Amino acid sequence: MTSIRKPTIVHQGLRRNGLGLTIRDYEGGMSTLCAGCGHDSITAAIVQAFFELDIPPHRVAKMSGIGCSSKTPAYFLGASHGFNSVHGRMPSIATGAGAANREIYLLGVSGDGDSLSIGLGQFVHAVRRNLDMVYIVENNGVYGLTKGQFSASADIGSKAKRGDVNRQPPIDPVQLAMALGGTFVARSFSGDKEQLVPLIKAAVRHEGFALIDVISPCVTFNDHEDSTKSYSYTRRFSHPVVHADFIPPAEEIKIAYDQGEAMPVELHDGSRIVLRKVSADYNPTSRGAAIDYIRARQRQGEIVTGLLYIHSGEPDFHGINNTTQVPLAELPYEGLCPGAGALADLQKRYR
Ligand SMILES: Cc1ncc(C[n+]2csc(CCOP(=O)(O)OP(=O)(O)O)c2C)c(N)n1
Ligand code: SF4
Ligand SMILES: [Mg+2]
Repeated sequence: MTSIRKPTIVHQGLRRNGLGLTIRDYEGGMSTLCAGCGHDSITAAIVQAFFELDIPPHRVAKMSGIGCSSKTPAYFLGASHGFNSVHGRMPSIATGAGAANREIYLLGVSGDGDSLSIGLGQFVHAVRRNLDMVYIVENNGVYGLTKGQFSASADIGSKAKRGDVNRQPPIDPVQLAMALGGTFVARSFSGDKEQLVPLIKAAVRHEGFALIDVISPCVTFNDHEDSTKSYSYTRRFSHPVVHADFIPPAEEIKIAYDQGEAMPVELHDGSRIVLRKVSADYNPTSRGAAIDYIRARQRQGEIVTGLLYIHSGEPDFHGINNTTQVPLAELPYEGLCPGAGALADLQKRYR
């Protein structure tokens, strides 16, 4: 993977977070993506969210597959762990990493091709298992890296740069995750950092699988007039229904809200998300109502954004599978290792 080192000039006046780190400590290598690519804006939002959450970079594992989107972990959190997996197989690798160490923050970055085409089987099982991770789909409707073929998220009637028209219905990761029992489902736009940063922060603090589908235009292959994943289309038809404010533990809720208009949702670590409903008739805590609303708006060509559904308190992957509290690498070997004989006995059961 190509990565260019950035000059590390830290301005004296640069704000420091609770760990004494500056935003520079959360950056990565220089991006090699096309200038204007939506994925770079998502990178900037990730950098800001992790900086503001005071998360030590070495406690994060960045997981990705293959694609322009999957290259982006090279451009943020340069001091974190990372694994660039085979195309569409990131969820398996993330599952293994999560099972081995529940103290690590798992951050998956994928593309619409990586997650919804070749990797669909992996994606759905990660949702179904409520794997404790943040999963960002950088959704541009095309395979950017391989030069602009339609992906499974391309809308019917969407035109490729060379004029081909897509005739197949799209797979919407948001509706899919809702149908599979997803516990945190959000959609945003790479051009809306104000919405995206609090969503990433809330997703990091959510216990379980947190999906953020981010419309992220590909300026080289899918940002033209007949694309429904272009900057201009998304700006025109995105319809925010819920505004999320993230409030860390022990911080006072200063946002004024009237009962029914906004609701604070407490997360397991004591942090809260205050959801302000922009559309009065939207209910982000009712799975059925949220799906109906998203579909109704979709029929009118609108893209509903915000934290679309949340349910905290469901057991996550660790709760369901009773994984070890202590990271595997830190378990004492002496006394706990059952030895080669136990392994041989186990293998016998499968012969
Ligand atoms: C097994 C396998 N099949 C096909 C490819 C070719 N390939 C590389 S990236 C990609 C699609 C990437 O699209 P997406 O995930 O949407 O990422 P984007 O580049 O649009 O960000 C494909 C088909 C591959 N690398 N490996
Ligand atoms: S080809 Fe598209 S997705 Fe890839 S870097 Fe360029 S603009 Fe971004
Ligand atoms: Mg893509």
